[in-house]
Amino acid sequence: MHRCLTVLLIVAFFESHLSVEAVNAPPGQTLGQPWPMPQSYQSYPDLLLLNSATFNLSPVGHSCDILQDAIRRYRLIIFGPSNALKFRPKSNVNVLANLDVNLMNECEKYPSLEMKENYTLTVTSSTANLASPTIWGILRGLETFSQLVYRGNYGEFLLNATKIVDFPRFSHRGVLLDTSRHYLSKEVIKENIEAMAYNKMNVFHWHIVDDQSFPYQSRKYPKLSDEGAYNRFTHIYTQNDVAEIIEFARVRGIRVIPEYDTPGHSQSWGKGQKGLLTECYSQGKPNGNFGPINPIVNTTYTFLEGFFSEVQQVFPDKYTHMGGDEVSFDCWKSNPDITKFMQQHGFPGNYSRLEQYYEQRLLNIMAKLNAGYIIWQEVVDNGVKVRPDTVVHVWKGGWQQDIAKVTALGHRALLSTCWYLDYISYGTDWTSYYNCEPLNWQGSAAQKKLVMGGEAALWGEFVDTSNVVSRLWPRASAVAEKLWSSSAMSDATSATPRFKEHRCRMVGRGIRAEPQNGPGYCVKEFN
Ligand code: CP6
Repeated sequence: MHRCLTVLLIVAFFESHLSVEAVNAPPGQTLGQPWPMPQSYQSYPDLLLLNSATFNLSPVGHSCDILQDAIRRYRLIIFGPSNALKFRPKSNVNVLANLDVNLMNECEKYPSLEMKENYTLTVTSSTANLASPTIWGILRGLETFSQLVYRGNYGEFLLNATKIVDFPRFSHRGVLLDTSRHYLSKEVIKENIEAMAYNKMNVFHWHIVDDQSFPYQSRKYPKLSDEGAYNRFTHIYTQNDVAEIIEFARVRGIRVIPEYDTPGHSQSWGKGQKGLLTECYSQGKPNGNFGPINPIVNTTYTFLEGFFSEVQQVFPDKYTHMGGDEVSFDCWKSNPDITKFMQQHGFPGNYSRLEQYYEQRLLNIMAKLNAGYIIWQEVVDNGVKVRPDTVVHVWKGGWQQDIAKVTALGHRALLSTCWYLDYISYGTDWTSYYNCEPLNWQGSAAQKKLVMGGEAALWGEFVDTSNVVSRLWPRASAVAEKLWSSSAMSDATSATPRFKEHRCRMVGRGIRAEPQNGPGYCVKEFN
């Protein structure tokens, strides 16, 4: 990384000697520097010009629908719609005719936890080559290439000779959005997925339902959204909507992992699925309130198996997030049938054991469906024994101890604690996300290898379609660089000029990313 700083200085030194005049950038912003920082990045003073009318992204290896679509998109991202300026500088600068895109193997259809995303990108004073063994690496490399291109003072498209060898540090780099507390439009969900691609993030964790509403329209159980959505016609995701979102993410190399949080956080399920929730009692009688899912009746598990077999068919990713957080035992404690069941099963009064009974039956169903599963940390915190292949998502304070404990048990882990973006404050807060180092805790190398990555979480209590984009971006970009780049990228001050450029780049691409760094401007802003 010291290398890239020296490179910066070299570029600054040579810029004035080049045959195009120095480009005016807003103060404190880099020009044509990538975010997140590649693992190895060298930029040279040789400057190249792209002619937007003739420049080509040329497949020279394998191709497929994903690549064709990416080439179409990235032409548009780099040059904008046809009315973009195409001025040439007066002097003769080398013109780069095309980028060779060398996909070395056939495409996989869907991104997965196991996908490889490495690529190399070499731009010399006359040629440019992008190579990767996978379509996913090609997508990441096209994004990087598009970020190297910047506008000169005459509106011309410029880039520097560059050599990049790149791969992600962590394989799971996610964003959690919550569509239960407030509905999010399909369009704004896509916009966020697009912004994720600009940041090389690769998992959309869709916290699709919760206590407040059930917007997922099930094929088998349509009453869940008929009764449980805020509005059964307007505030739902139909099967077509879900498929459209998954496809939009797929061609960008982004996985969609839905979360169906149970047995708590499930009030909205009870409206359309009578008998699913536990009846709460007062003075020996049902009091009209409901608690977590009722774990003691077989109808619960019949329903869950039917429901999750649908989920497995609808969402192509192997993994589903099964929730399991914040289960209150109060209602279970009030219910005499549950008390009796616990006595009969030999664990009277032990509500963690009852939770374990539920989770084990649920995860056995998922295993039978050949699904992978992620759960929130409380399940393990409560002493619930779960299958060793369960992924545990850490979100509570004191995460260093928690993640050490979870990985010592042999579980793979995800981190969100330090990336709770629903918390807001006056001033710059991306630097605190940037300063969170996910492997900075006491544990063995084997334990650290179990950390798959993490997620920026934007819970929906105070977020809807009107503000979700600006609250998420560019703050989630800080998380993106932590999860993609080398651990040596740990200095927010030196990252700031590049962060500002990246934020302006997102604005230029139509993402309403908020100004995180105080006063300043972007070359291209919203009307
Ligand atoms: N909803 C669900 C939430 C939260 C969680 N689960 C949450 C808890 C604390 C904070 C923010 C969000 N709103 N289902 C915890 C994983 Cl500070």
